[in-house]
Amino acid sequence: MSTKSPKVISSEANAALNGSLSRRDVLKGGMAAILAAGLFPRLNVSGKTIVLGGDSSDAGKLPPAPFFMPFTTEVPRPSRLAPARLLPAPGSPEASCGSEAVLHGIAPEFHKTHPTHRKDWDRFRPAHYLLEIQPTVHQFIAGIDTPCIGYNGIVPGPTIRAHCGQPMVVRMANRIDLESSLHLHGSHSPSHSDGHPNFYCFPNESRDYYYPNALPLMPGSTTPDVSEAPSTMWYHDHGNDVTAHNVAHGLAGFCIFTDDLEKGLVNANVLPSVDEGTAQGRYDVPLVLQDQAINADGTLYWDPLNHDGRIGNVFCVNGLAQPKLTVERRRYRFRLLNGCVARVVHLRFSHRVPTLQIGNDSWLLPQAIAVSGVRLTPAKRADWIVDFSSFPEGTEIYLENIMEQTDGRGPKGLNIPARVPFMKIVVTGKTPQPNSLDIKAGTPLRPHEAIHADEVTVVRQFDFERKNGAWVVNGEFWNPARCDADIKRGAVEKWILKNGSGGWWHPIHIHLESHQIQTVNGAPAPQIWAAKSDTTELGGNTTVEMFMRFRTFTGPFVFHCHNTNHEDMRMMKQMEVRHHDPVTGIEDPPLLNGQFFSIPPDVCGIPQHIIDTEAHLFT
Ligand SMILES: [Cu+2]
Repeated sequence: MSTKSPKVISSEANAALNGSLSRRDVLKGGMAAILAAGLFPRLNVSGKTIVLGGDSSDAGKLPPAPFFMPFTTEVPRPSRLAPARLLPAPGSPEASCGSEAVLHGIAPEFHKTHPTHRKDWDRFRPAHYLLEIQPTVHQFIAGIDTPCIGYNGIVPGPTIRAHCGQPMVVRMANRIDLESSLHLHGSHSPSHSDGHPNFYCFPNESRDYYYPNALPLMPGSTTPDVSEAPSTMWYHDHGNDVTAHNVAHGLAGFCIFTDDLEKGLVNANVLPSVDEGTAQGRYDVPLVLQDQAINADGTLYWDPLNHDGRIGNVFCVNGLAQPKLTVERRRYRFRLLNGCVARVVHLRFSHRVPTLQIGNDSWLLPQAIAVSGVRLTPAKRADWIVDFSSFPEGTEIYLENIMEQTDGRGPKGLNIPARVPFMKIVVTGKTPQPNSLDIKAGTPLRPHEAIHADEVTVVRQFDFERKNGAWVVNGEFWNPARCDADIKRGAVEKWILKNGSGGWWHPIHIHLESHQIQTVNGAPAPQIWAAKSDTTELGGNTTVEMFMRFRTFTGPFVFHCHNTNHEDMRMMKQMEVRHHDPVTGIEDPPLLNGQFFSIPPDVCGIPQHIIDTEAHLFT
């Protein structure tokens, strides 16, 4: 939204909340906001994508958004990805490295013929899924076609649902003209299936991603660390240089896991059913929030020379512009995901809706925490339990963003009068159900296995800065041939992330492992961040210290800014986790030699020495 647009809606929305406006007026207010967003200078439209010069932000350059009536259409629920019969079968000779059908097969180190993993493949039949990247047409605004890219032609992509410990193979078939790489954000996955940006899947190629979905083991033990079991993940494109474009054009979807601990919470009625196939499952609502930039003709606005961060002019939830959600007078689970390219949001309700935060990023918190709102940078998630039981039938509540941001630099700060609703919630039902879930602040959820300071053996610092109009870490641009952190598997490290570049914000996502935030600018981490995170908010002039334990997998993994325009303009680094035998001193040889990325794109996997107790992923 422009700086002009929110003020239009704010006065009317304020009046509406004070009861002085009719329902019709509120609708008009929503329209006014959208119309105001269209006050940006008009641009010539050519083809599906508008190409603009310049290096500044999109604010002031965005074209007018199409007219639409907000809050009229029920928020869609992304469909569940159904298992697929994959031919040729994953792991078969016809679907092996270099084959025509599946150029990149299952990585050799996880192949069913590998002696270490034969037992795992015999014991479990991996679930098979197909994600085909297709050009498609999506309607963010009802009645207006927008050319997009979709996994299986769907925007946002279909939701993957799985149980921890059940391995799966996702075959990605690339049917667009850009390379792609599939990243399961927040997962503990092998390097070959982690969506490394240089593990390409080129146009008209396919790749099999094998996900063991196994938990790391407790230190010095063969017991799985259930504190690492994820709940709310998302998958999205991670192609080198093209991530922002591909994700903004539709390549993202939820991946929701559950495990025995979480099912126990459901059985105890602490959480609603996570199974969307049941009547109770409708009380668990995944919501991806995105600001799309939509031209008047319905095409997406995209400026490939915007390195600052694309800001949109239409607020969408689950791929629909400002929808409504009809709720019963009871408690719900809202899984909120900031899927924006560059916009930082601060979410709250227009009314005092009792809210508990139960999860941060992929993981449930140790205990429920009462909150009045949450700030989410791109890629961050907040898992909430929200209670509508006390609101009379017909109450209209807005889930609104009160953070002002007009360019990719970062948010300007809270601006309540300039708030913009993502979604309207309409309460229905005569009878309240105040005890629909047995949860309150302090209710135990997922215990956190803390990492302690005396376990740390290595300390690293990474400085995130602006350079020559692009983005560097420790003064260097992204180089896929260079190892920036040589890490011993099993080690505990302390990382210091420092952002000294004025007002620029950088949400930093670290692959492979959760991180435990220790301090933010020297102060103890806020309670909602004190357990596990996969993305850390690194605001302007901010320093964050964190602990990480590197387990299970070896190979190259990346960490980067998740303002995806910054990421594509080189704000990314690479660690290589290597096995190290503490008795013999023998180490895996390094794969990244600094001269050439030693894994050419047509190689399926990464040579690994899987020789310790983590050899068998499933125990
Ligand atoms: Cu950044």
